[in-house]
Amino acid sequence: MDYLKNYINGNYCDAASGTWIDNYNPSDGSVYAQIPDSSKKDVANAYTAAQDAFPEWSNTTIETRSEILLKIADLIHENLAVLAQAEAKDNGKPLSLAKSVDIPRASANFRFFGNAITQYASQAHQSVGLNTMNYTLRQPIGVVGCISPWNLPLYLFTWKIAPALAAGNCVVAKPSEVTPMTAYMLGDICTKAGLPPGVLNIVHGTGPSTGQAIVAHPNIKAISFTGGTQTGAHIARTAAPMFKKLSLELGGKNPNLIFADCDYEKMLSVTVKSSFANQGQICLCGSRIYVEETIFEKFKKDFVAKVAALKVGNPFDTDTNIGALVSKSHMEKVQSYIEIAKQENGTILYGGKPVNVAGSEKGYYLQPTVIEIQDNQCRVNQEEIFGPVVTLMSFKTETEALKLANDVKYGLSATLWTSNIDRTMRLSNDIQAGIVWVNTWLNRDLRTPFGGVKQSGVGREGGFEALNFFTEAKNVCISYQGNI
Ligand code: TXE
Repeated sequence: MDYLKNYINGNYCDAASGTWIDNYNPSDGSVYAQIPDSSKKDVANAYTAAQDAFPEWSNTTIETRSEILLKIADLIHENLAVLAQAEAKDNGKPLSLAKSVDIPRASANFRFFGNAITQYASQAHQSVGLNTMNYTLRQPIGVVGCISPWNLPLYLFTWKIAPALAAGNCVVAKPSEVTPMTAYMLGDICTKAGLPPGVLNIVHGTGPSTGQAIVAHPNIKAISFTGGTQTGAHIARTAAPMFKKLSLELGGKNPNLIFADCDYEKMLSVTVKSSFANQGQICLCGSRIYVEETIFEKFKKDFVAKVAALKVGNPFDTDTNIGALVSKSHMEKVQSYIEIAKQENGTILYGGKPVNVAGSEKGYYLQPTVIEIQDNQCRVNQEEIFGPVVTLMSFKTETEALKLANDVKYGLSATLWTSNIDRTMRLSNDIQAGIVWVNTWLNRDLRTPFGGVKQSGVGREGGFEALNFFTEAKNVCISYQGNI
């Protein structure tokens, strides 16, 4: 049994409470590790370490900061195999996915922000006639909090930590208690890379205890959070009286609009991925599929055939396409939606049942599930299921497609499949989402803004948007006489 520890002031330590939380391997349902059940006291210790480290870290040269972040990136890359194994075991995702996406991206996050900070310039504005010169400093905020979810554990944890550190902040970070393993391993990597003690502190524990303590801490001045919409609302309520800066990336229920004029074969194979990658547990998955009526029957047949060919299996089998769902409670939540679909007169075109994987009988495996619906307002089409479940519906016109796409409380991303450039311009303008993909999906350039509208969240991360979030802008205005 592994006993994980908090990483505070460069040291691994137990939680003050001395109590532990079970950590499950979702591929077989076993408890294989214990994580510290941290409380307010541990968060306070982490804060003190971060606060003490701040004066020196915030005054480190950009070159030194960049070098350390690039070294962390290198070490993540060097440890790819062992980190990917840990991620697959902790989360249930196929090892192939952890190797090809999650861990490379965690390394890329440090590499990107290690480089980006060297290009992040102050601005200057000369007010001719008023004889003033303004310059705007982007100063680190101080100690910031980063709280991440279980679906892309190291990928999203580092997506927040890397820009926070690059901008000169010190960090108190909490990974999901459901998938703590690679965050735990990151501490050691940071020490080896020469990150000074206290600059990054990793505190493990539950949301209501550890997470809440980070958000409620009066001197942790900004919170970057990714997770559920209800949790995001709770965090906003806690943080509001303290006027904390918030970046909230909250769920999605993303439309995938398919027009008859698209590149059909490309659309079909990408749509299978956008529906079921990572067991459908990506906030960007296209979980609502709308297809133009003229190709709807053909699409249904072809899509179901491709979905039926996906192999649900142990994350460590090389031919597995769909691994285990992250936890028992999440599996039950997803299954409850399949029952709701039946009550709502949805037609299950494929899937809907648990899968018994030989040798892993107690794992949380579910068939990829395709549900044809009649009513856009039905719950399976409106609520975030966050599992291998998609809905299908047909539309007649572009206007109708747009209405169906926007008729939901979320607005994270949308995907369009069409070869018509005018339609592309119209729809990408009018769709209510932070990200629109046209004839592709999950293509991410780290320079571009990332975030949602409506109940998908507040704020943008990615590129200089993230560095803007993790800094305060201070304008200095100097009056001068005559010409300069
Ligand atoms: O998320 P939570 P859960 C959605 C998805 C999923 C649902 C619930 O629909 O089914 O949310 O998942 C910490 N103060 N997404 O319960 O609870 C928590 O410990 C501070 C979408 O796992 O939001 C974890 O570290 N922190 C999504 C993180 O918040 C708190 C990714 C996320 O947990 C807290 C995951 C509190 N009061 C789930 N309560 C996406 N957008 O990608 C919990 N936490």
